[in-house]
Amino acid sequence: MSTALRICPLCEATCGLTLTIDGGRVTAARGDRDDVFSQGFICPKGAAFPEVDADPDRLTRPLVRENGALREATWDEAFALVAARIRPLIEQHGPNAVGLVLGNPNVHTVAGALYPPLLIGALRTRSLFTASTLDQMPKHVSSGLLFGDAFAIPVPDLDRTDHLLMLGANPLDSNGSLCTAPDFPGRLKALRRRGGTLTVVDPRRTRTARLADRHLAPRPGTDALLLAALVHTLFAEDLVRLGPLADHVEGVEEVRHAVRDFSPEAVAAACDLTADAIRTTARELAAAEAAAVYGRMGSSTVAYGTLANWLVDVLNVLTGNLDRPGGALFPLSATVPAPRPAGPGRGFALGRWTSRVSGHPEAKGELPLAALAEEIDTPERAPGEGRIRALITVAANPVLSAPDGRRLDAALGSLDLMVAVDPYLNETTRHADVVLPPPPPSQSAHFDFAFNQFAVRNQVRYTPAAVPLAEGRMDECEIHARLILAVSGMHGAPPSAVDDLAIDTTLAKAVTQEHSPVYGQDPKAVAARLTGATGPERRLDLMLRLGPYGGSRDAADGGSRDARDGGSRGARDGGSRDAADGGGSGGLTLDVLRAAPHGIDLGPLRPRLPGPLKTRSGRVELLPAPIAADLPRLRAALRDVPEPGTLRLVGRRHLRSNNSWLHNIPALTGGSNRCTLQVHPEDAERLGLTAGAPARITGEGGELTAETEITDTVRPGVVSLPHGWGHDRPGTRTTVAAARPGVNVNQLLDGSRLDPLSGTAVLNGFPVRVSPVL
Ligand SMILES: Nc1nc2c(c(=O)[nH]1)N[C@H]1C(S)=C(S)[C@@H](COP(=O)(O)OP(=O)(O)OC[C@H]3O[C@@H](n4cnc5c(=O)[nH]c(N)nc54)[C@H](O)[C@@H]3O)O[C@H]1N2
Ligand SMILES: Nc1nc2c(c(=O)[nH]1)N[C@H]1C(S)=C(S)[C@@H](COP(=O)(O)OP(=O)(O)OC[C@H]3O[C@@H](n4cnc5c(=O)[nH]c(N)nc54)[C@H](O)[C@@H]3O)O[C@H]1N2
Ligand code: SF4
Ligand SMILES: [Mo]
Repeated sequence: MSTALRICPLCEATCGLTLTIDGGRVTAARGDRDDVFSQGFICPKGAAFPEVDADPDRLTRPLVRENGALREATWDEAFALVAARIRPLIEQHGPNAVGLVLGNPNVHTVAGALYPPLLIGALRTRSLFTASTLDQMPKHVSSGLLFGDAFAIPVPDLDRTDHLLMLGANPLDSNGSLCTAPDFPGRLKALRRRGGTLTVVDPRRTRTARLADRHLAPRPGTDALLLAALVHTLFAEDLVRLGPLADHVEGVEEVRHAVRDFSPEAVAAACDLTADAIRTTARELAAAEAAAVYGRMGSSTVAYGTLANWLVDVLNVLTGNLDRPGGALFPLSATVPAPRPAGPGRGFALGRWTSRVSGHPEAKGELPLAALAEEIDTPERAPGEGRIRALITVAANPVLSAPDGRRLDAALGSLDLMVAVDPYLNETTRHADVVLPPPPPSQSAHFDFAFNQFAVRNQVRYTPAAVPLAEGRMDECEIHARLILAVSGMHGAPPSAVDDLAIDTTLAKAVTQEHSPVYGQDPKAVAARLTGATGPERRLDLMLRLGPYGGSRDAADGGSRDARDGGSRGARDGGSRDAADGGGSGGLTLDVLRAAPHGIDLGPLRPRLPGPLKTRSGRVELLPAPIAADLPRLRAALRDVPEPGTLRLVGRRHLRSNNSWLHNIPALTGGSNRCTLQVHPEDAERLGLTAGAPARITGEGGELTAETEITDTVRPGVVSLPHGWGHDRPGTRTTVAAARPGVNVNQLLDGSRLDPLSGTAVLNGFPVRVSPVL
């Protein structure tokens, strides 16, 4: 028996786990007490790591379709088939005829971080869809517009704030999102213990709301109105205090003007909140020593999602809390390129192209996932128009996670070719012609390329594979590399060629950039210094070396202020002696990191402005033109007071779930983790619904039947049904999930409700009708 460390891939909290390994299998998981970030925290999902890892329904071999049925195949056969079938399609119909769908677990794997950009480059397709347009795209767009960088996302400084105003997030069940914080619940409790206050805005009285000092339960979909009224109040009561931010912000007076119609009285009816409660919230926010406003899913996947996300940061700016300790700060991850010197940038463009069928504008290079089905099933009006004929899905289950799964299900069945990189045969992958299954997580190395960018503390951790790759398995990085070769017409070339090319391309650019730690060096010599046993390890090493903590002390000093302030100091006295000792010159490398198996703490978040700004003005552009152009829509929403009896549906997450793919783990199912329709007692009575009896739910995209659960944790006028259920389609291999399938909430949607600026589906606050099944 032995132990091994493994960062948990099951949510954004990224807790360090200590796994017990017995006979090559993981038999137990506990929190790693020495982890520099999570310090021993674990939740029920992390504790179920052994079961998740050893699920007998995981695919062990590639599958290929032959005469209509899937059969096991060798890796060579599988990739040869991809290569043979995809190249002619691209040649005949153009690159946009191949669609790519990237699902959520891509942000939880090394492969998902390192290879999809190369795959997109190899395919040269604009038919790119990701889970972001079911999730946080409004935040990317608002950050892109405000700060010039879609990834410049301020994170609430949970451990130092005095006041947290949190909208549409339930971290006691989700463990947090776009705010990576192991033990989020403990950090919220600590906030209250040190005398701080927590205000939660959520139409449900969630476990998080129960912890709060104040809970506002507005009508779903009205956060942007509420936030606009908070901004209005700051101006009306002369509470705007930019402090040192004033030097970096333009457009404050324009915002004052833009929100003039959104007084607390004006929004009260639509939000169903009192004007008093709104004013008090604004005053408390302004009065706090240091405060942060933070919004997530419930204020993002709504009709005014981008406006709400924009207003969140407008509030952070106007109260002087952006970029200050205890407020909302920009993390500095170890694998982002060392920051360039501050100054005007290229800005952020939206709508550089539009989708074929409905003309949806791209955002961050992506088209709305809600529009995938129509991009497949709508005939071309002219040859070569780019109807999607082949689809690659990587870690995605859009048949359940996106609107109108029935239409998408049928569309997937009509494709000329579908390839899935996925461990399960589920509602989506059952349509694939080739399934390429990655190994279970214990057999993969882990590094959080994505979540370190949103972490409440700068830190860096790496866990190599906990157990060796089993016979017949292929590392997911190699699967991606071979897939890239297959679609590029280079099937058969060694997968290391993909990593080498990535390294060469990155270095060729970096050596020409004055702020890079390798400026002026010979790229070949730098490449020769890289360590790492595999291609992805070498790439990680390169990213660390090119990152803000990678340069020697001298190099960092010669670069931007950011690198000096947030960078070398972090690696130098950021808590771990290993970093300073092992690094020679003090720079962070893979060797330095591997010498610190529990991670390296790089210190609390630090003010970084104007460093992160890449707007054309080089300042925070507080009222960007696309936002201003969307405000009339919000003004119209002031009059949007629904008829009595109208119901709106919101989602919910359960601590022991994860979107659509953990319903197959017995240890995580059952109990309260069920697909029930939550209804307020007043609504249940009015509608004649009985607890435990089936209710019929009708939406624009279809009708479902779910068991009624009567609870006053939802406000009147709101019903709640969780997502990720509906495991009753034939041809899947998730036996546990199929036994208690639940229903797919997204079938209530027809895919037409989107936040227009971001293309994000409205998954919360859409209208439904509910009646008893008689
Ligand atoms: N109504 C409603 N719908 C929602 C939401 C909601 O709140 N309400 N939430 C939305 C959000 S936030 C998200 S992020 C999306 C998620 O949407 P998706 O990403 O489409 O869905 P998941 O259920 O996360 O699917 C993950 C897929 O990845 C596979 N997988 C698991 N581990 C690995 C791995 O290591 N490698 C690979 N290659 N594959 C793996 C699983 O088998 C599964 O097929 O759903 C969205 N849909
Ligand atoms: N246990 C568990 N953890 C998860 C996941 C999971 O499925 N299960 N999924 C992961 C993923 S992919 C993500 S993106 C994160 C999401 O994590 P969070 O952002 O915390 O999202 P949710 O838990 O969906 O909470 C959203 C809340 O918004 C509320 N809400 C709905 N409509 C509105 C509205 O109009 N206004 C306001 N203010 N609130 C509203 C809902 O009632 C709900 O409580 O969780 C991650 N962690
Ligand atoms: S909180 Fe998230 S990262 Fe931590 S153990 Fe639970 S699922 Fe894993
Ligand atoms: Mo998500």
